[in-house]
Amino acid sequence: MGTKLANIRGMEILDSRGNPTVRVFIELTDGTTAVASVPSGASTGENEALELRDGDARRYAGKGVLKAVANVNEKIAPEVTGMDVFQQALIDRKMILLDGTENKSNLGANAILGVSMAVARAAAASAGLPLYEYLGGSGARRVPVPCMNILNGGEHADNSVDFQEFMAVPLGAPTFCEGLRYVAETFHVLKGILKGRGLATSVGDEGGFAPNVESNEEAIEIIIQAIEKAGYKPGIDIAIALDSAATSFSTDGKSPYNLKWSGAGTMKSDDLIALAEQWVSKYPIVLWEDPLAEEDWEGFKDFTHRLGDKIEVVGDDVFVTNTKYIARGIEEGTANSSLIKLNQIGTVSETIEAVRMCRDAGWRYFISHRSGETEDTFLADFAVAMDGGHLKTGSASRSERIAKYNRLLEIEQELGESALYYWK
Ligand code: 2PG
Ligand code: MG
Repeated sequence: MGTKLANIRGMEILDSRGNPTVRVFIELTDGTTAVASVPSGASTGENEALELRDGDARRYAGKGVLKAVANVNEKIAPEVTGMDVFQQALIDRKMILLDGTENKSNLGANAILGVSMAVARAAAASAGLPLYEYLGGSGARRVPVPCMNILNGGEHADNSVDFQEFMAVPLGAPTFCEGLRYVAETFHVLKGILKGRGLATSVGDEGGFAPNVESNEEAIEIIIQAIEKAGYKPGIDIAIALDSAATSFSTDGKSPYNLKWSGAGTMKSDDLIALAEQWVSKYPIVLWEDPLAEEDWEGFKDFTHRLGDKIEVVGDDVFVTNTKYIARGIEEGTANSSLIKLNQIGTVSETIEAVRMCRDAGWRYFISHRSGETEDTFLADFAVAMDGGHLKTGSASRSERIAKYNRLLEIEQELGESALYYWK
């Protein structure tokens, strides 16, 4: 007989920026209930699946999601009710076909993903398994290295910094729990350093500090200072990862780039790559996401050619968790890793396909939150299930970020002696 979807209901809630997003409730025929909430990005890639917003200026400046909620209740629910909850891929496929567009613009990726996530969670609960084990099998026991975004810039903050994320990576810690402590302590020490220099200690969208530092390099240097002052060895205990989110300071998604700070002015791809080479030889950088913009495939390829044997080169806006673009990236040598965000593609099973494609190509994959998040901890379980070894889910502040870290602490404790933790 199997356990079937009995009731599906959507509602409009608020995300961590106070913008509307979709929450979905599901009830199964065996009485199991589950809920899931959808995140939302700011520095979005052009080819991401569409987040359906109402466009009604009288509500939330047009950002309401009542249409997406109505699509859950009136269009998706009647089609998938009665389906077997354990057939995740079939349920996802049914929604994709019902939508009928390439970028889910008909029903909205926010509507579809809400149902898809809630289905996975309901299935896990019905099977009596933790979500990470339901999605990843009994071999899912690797807890990801938390790449903690302790200094924010770009579109996530109103400061002078162009690069969006400066992450502390506790790759030398023995466990997730210890790794989290390393970087949380560094975050607190960083606050003291910024304060001492008369710089702002207010935080950006992902909970990292957003100071008006003087130059590109000052941000990195202050972080290295914080790592040392917290009692850790840069590069050994804690390394650095960056997300330039270069699309946000590019010309229409291409070269040239307009860096507003550090007096760098306009730069071509080549100049940016040369700068990156200098930084990588000088600082303990292990990962660099979106060093070039989403349309700059040539620049990306060049970057990977010159630095790909030293660091993980991650494509975010350029691949948008879509196997069509990841396949092209693998073919052309555009990067050696892909960022993985559930709402960029819009279903759990398509996200897993993107992960599989990376794995098969010998690429890494970097599981990620969005800058607009909720208290939902789906991502934590998903990262353990996908076995990618690292994730990014913001800083040591803002509860929507901490909720994921706390869930990972629980998972590590639950796994006990069988838990694994390593960088590569
Ligand atoms: C990114 C993300 C998450 P946003 O660029 O990687 O950190 O930001 O959700 O705004 O796209
Ligand atoms: Mg990014």
